[in-house]
Amino acid sequence: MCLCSLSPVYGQWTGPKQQPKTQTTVKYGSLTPKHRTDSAMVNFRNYGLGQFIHWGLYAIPGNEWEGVSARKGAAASEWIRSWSGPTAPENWKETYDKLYQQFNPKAFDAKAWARQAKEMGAKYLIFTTKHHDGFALWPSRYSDYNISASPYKKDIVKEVVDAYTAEGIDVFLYFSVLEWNNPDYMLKAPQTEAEKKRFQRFLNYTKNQLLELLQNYPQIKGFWFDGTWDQSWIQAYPFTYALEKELRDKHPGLIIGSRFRNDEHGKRHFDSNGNLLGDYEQGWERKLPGDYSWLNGNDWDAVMTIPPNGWGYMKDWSGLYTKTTDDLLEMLLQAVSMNGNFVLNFGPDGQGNMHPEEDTIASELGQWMQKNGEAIYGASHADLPISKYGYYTQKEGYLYLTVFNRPVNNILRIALPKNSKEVPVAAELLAGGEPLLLKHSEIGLDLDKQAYYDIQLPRGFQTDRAFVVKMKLGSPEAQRQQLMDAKM
Ligand code: FHN
Repeated sequence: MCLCSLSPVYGQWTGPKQQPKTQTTVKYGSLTPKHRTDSAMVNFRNYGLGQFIHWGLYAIPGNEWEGVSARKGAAASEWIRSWSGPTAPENWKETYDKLYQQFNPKAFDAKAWARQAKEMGAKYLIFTTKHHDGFALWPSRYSDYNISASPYKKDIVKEVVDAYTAEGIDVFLYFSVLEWNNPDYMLKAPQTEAEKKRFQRFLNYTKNQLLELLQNYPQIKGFWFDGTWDQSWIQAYPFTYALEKELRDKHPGLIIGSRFRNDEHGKRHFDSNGNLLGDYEQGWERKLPGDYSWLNGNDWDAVMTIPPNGWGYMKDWSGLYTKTTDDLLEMLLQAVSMNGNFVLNFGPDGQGNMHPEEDTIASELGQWMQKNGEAIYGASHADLPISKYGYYTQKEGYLYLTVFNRPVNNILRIALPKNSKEVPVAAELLAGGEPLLLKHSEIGLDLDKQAYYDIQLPRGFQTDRAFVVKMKLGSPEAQRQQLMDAKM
């Protein structure tokens, strides 16, 4: 089933964004051009596939505690600190806030994670430095609630950044602004002088940690911000505007997504004039755009869990629909065919092991990417009618069709506008390079504005997974015969 035909039911972005009817003065809008062309952003555009890793104290319980599942009591596995209701253990928050005292992941091997990501074909990593519980996986000078207070002690962020960078995988740091257990954090905008003083202290703490991360890990390419939806942060737009400017000045080429901050009218992701805030749209979380036009030409990435939700480790996946490699391949192609990156989340357990299902998917994705990555990396949207067979991607001089729906007659009919300057002049199976029979089929439909090119798949060609047909593009053959229009 082509996901792009799904009816738009996901979250708030399920259709073209309504562009504001009037223009408004915006002082605290985007700090960067809509389409950056510097090398860091060009690399971002070419990633195709990324890996997200959510790791922290929430990995210890793994969405359950003493045999009781948190599924009915917490919004997601990495939200387990907020477990409430009849299933929640007594004094749960106190128990959770002591988990750091037992965090000692004996199986953690950042180099092994990085090798696996490399073999999977990921070109960038988004790694949780600190999630909503405020526990920092690096030895921050600005909070005692960090990895150095645990039995593990060592700087996990450094181990991960170094290992992935050594494998040639760019690293982005996930950073949650909100901190559930920070006494200076508040949901609502500060009102009283005391609240303003308290929240300003929190803002300064946030800035200090971010500058610290840039200083400690200069190899990183960007931040992936989260937890920026509360009014306290939204109303702090002069501060957040200045902070983004300072981060960018400190780290030229830094990439920041649209979730970091808002304009002075409270508009997030897009300012009050509909312009993107940040370098790429960061709202496609567990959902994908149904049409290229919804993106308005902006860069974007989609982040996705393998289970229905739950970014942190979940011990028990039983009774859940967990996405298959084929599901994830189709989402990857849907993203890349619309100029986006697809980022798959992994949630290691409290010892640092990936879920066995995650290992399987990483391996199967890697096998596919090994043979077909050319249709993904550095490929972009092809301005063609949506194919019923799968997804088009293109590069200079080549058109790729990743086939998910193989026609029973083994003929892939490629429809192009009749006036196309470039048409398929040769075709092959990308995996293995077997040439394929290609012919221009003048079907002669009356007033038809499309030309058709038929690609014959070998009858003996067997595959149980999506495959890619690579087409070389060239000038159309000699002037086609002019057919008489029907008389009606
Ligand atoms: O609340 C978080 C959630 O725990 C997770 O980190 C996702 C993925 O980035 N972001 C927020 C939910 O939208």
